[in-house]
Amino acid sequence: MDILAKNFVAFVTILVILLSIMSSVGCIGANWGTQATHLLPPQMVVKMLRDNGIQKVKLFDADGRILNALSGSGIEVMVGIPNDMLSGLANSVDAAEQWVVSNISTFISTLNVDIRYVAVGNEPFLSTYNGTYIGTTFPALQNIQAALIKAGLANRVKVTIPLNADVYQSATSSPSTGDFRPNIHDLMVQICQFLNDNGAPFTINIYPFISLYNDPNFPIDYAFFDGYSSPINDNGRIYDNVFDANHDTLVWALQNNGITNLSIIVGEIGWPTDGDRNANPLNAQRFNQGFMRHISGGKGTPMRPGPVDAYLFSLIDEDAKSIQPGNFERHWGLFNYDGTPKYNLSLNSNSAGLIGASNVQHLSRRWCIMSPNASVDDAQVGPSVSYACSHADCSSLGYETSCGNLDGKGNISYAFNSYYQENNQLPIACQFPGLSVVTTTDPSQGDCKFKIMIRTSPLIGSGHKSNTWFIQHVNLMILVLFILLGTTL
Ligand SMILES: *[C@@H]1O[C@H](CO)[C@@H](O)[C@H](O)[C@H]1NC(C)=O
Ligand SMILES: *[C@@H]1O[C@H](CO)[C@@H](O)[C@H](O)[C@H]1NC(C)=O
Ligand SMILES: *[C@@H]1O[C@H](CO)[C@@H](O)[C@H](O)[C@H]1NC(C)=O
Ligand SMILES: *[C@@H]1O[C@H](CO)[C@@H](O)[C@H](O)[C@H]1NC(C)=O
Ligand SMILES: *[C@@H]1O[C@H](CO)[C@@H](O)[C@H](O)[C@H]1NC(C)=O
Ligand SMILES: CC(=O)N[C@H]1CO[C@H](CO)[C@@H](O)[C@@H]1O
Repeated sequence: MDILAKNFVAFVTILVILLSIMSSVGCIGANWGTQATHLLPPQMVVKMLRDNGIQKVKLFDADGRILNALSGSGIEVMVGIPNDMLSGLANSVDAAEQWVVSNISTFISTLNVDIRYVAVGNEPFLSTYNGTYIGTTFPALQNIQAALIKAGLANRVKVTIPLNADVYQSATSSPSTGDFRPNIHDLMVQICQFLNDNGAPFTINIYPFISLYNDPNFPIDYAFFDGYSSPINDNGRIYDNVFDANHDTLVWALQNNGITNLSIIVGEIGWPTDGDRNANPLNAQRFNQGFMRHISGGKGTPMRPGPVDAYLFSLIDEDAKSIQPGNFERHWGLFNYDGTPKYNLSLNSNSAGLIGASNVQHLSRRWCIMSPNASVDDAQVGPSVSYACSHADCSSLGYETSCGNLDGKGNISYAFNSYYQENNQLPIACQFPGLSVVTTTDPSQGDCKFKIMIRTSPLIGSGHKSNTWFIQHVNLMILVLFILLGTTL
């Protein structure tokens, strides 16, 4: 190659690198969680990400099959460390080094996965954890950072801690009085200084939906991005949406503690579609499209003008998440469990709507419902429904949710079907004592969809999934016992 050609190649390479850096900053990311009984194959999810122009993903652990599927995709990755690993990593430099070698180095060097961040813990200082991870999170962060330096990756991979917005607060309704929560104040300042010293970002999860859920008097328009009749005037800075106000409360909390230039990533932002009166596709579309519009053009927030680096929560529904925070927890996805889009959302200027997964295989068109000859007053109904709901997913039943208008029989059928589908339509999973029957007529009514589960191959199952498989089979044995008891009583 002559010198001119070499220079040209170098020029093109630099241009491509520059363009990819520029494009990814303004690009939206998504959270990819895996707490579901039936996961789409990782390769299919990666294709969905690419088809929808999502160039960044945030993971909650370091699942080898997901990282393999991201190999060579060009998608930027934030890998996660679950909270239950924090104490091990806090107490052993060696464990942190091993974690980095097996979960970061290998995937970058041999598999060409574009890992950019390590998320140390997930909302570890959440008030509801009662301080469980307060002692271990910062030491684990320091050990992972040291391990990244040792592996020669510290310039390329940055550490961060995704935190819930409950780590800061404001004494007034104005952001400028923002400060960290008193019981973790000094720890937060130390962590922020450490992140700053290492060129690492602060990651914050902001949930206007939860503000509305927790406070029935919360002004609904303030949760969205379409204007609000009583905006907050904070010394001339105008806030007409709670996202900006919340984000800037963090900026002020940092600034009021002498940290003026820490970069901020919005780790989770989104709106659920079911499980609460305010959780529906219309509101989710309004919020997410409003957010995309709000951050497009790089206007930023009053205190941080410029591009907002954000990850939508979340990509796909997760039917095995804990519903302790509320029934909405299983319905945050832009996509349903089977990769179908829930609503029209344009993620960038040239897209009309979301593009679903292709070639998804469902199980047969079969549902488990309450048998027509059974009575809602049957003594077995109560225990059967609570059994089905505690092992499957009834989070769409309830006041003003998608299946909130079913009658008694409909409720019972919904519960039975959920259990039947989660158990892959095994005949034994539709044998509630004298109460249930399999039908080929779709029992769905309006917005209330009776699911048909997707086919998953045990071969693509992870440790997590084979674990689910095991639990399901134990559940089935318990169900058999339950039926035997039911019939002998
Ligand atoms: C790598 O991450 C996975 C998934 O979080 C975890 O199970 C495994 O223990 C980690 N490896 C090491 C050596 O820590
Ligand atoms: C936190 O404390 C509350 C009240 O004491 C208790 O109900 C809850 O189970 C605790 N949560 C955890 C994660 O320890
Ligand atoms: C603040 O950070 C930005 C990028 O994160 C950088 O361009 C700028 O120089 C920094 N300013 C100061 C005063 O450190
Ligand atoms: C999106 O909009 C198109 C027409 O604008 C409509 O046909 C389609 O059903 C919509 N999709 C969803 C998921 O709402
Ligand atoms: C259906 O179930 C829901 C949730 O358990 C309950 O709130 C509702 O009252 C039930 N409806 C009927 C008609 O039984
Ligand atoms: C009470 C009763 O007759 N129950 C029957 C209803 O129908 C199912 C099958 O559809 C039978 O298994 C039950 O015994």
